[in-house]
Amino acid sequence: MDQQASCRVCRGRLREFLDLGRQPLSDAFVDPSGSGEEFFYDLVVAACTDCTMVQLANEVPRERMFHEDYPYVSSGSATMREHFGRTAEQFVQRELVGPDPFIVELGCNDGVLLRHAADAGIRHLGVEPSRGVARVAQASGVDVRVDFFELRTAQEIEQERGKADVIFAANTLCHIPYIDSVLEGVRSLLRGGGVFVFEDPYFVDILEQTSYDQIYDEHFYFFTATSVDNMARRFGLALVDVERLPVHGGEVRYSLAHAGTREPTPAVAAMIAEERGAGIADIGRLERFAEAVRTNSTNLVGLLRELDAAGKRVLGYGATAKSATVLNFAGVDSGLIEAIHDSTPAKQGRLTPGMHIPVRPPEAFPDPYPDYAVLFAWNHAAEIFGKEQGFRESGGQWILYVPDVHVV
Ligand code: DWN
Ligand code: SAH
Ligand code: ZN
Repeated sequence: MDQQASCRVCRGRLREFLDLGRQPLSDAFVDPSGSGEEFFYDLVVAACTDCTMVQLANEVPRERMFHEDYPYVSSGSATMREHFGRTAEQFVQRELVGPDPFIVELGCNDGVLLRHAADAGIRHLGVEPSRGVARVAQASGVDVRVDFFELRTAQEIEQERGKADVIFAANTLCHIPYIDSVLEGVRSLLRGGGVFVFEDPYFVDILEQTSYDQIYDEHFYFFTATSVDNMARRFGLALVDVERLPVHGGEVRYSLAHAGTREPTPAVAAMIAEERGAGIADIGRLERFAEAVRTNSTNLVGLLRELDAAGKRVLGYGATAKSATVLNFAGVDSGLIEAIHDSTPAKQGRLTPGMHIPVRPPEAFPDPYPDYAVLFAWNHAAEIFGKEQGFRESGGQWILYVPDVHVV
């Protein structure tokens, strides 16, 4: 674990504003029969006083997080399958229109987006270091390089296949501390006139909804239009468009191009102005957020203890990476939440990182239904409420903690 002395983007001064304590790796589900030692790190969030970039104060080595057994599969949600299907279609219609176009995706995971390019016969390459999910993509016909994207990778791809018309990254750029190397690689690999599009959780949404569960080892950066605009300029790129997305609890899709090649849309300046109003660089606002996080955590554990004292049965739903922060910060273990139900095969039969709550398949959720269920996959609420109508019909109630702890 490396502690950052200064901003990872501009070397400016970092101001820490939230300490979420000692945390395990959010996607390291524990084998109950194994004796493997868990890895812990200090989860502390800081903002750069120069370029405003919000980032973690400590960096976890990338091989500890992204490897053969990385359990998250992007195609596990119908909402996300549809989202990436639409995204692929937009690229085909608007950007991949020249002769023999080429799209590169960073963090293609199981191929949820690139399989559409493969099906349409479009030249593509996924760069994905987690071999298990990469194999799933390859099995569906997607061309994947099992590797970390950085300057070296970008140069090799360019030599082997030429420049890209579109470079895309969903929920991946914010995972990469060595973002300077990535942006240098992008600038070199991207064709003049091409576009680099990435989408990640929006820091303003995190502030305004107190969705502090977005903060964990894999999420190193928390972007805003302001910080991305500053960052792009340092690498000869420009922020030319922004679009808010409803997925994953509130994201922004940023479009970058070589400086001077595309006219920025009015949405860029509008979002930067709005962010000033939201106080993204105001230490008072950041400290109020930190206070709201502590209150949220205290309220959740308070409610769970009350239910426990009243003899109620409580389960969890969605063994998300996000839930690791909430459970470990509040100290919620299997005494308060008996099990968490999740559809991901690689998580089932294992224990959640740090707090060791058993993960069970959704089929076991009604067996019998609990009195309460904490929805850790709150970003997939519509999809999960749709599937689990029987729980409400049985008299069960959902507990949510975004934007505050409440029962529905
Ligand atoms: O950024 C990241 C995002 C894209 O995915 C990664 N760092 C890790 C991961 O984060 P997460 O685990 O918080 O993502 P989700 O998409 O909120 O995870 C949902 C979880 O809930 C998955 O484990 C699957 C599960 N699930 C379920 O059991 N039934 C999901 C749905 C939609 C369902 O119906
Ligand atoms: N794009 C998918 C997956 C997001 S999970 C989605 O939106 O659902 C983050 C992914 O980034 C993981 O699959 C992880 O293996 C990958 N990743 C991490 N570091 C990377 C890097 N340097 N280059 C490419 N992919 C990376
Ligand atoms: Zn900075």
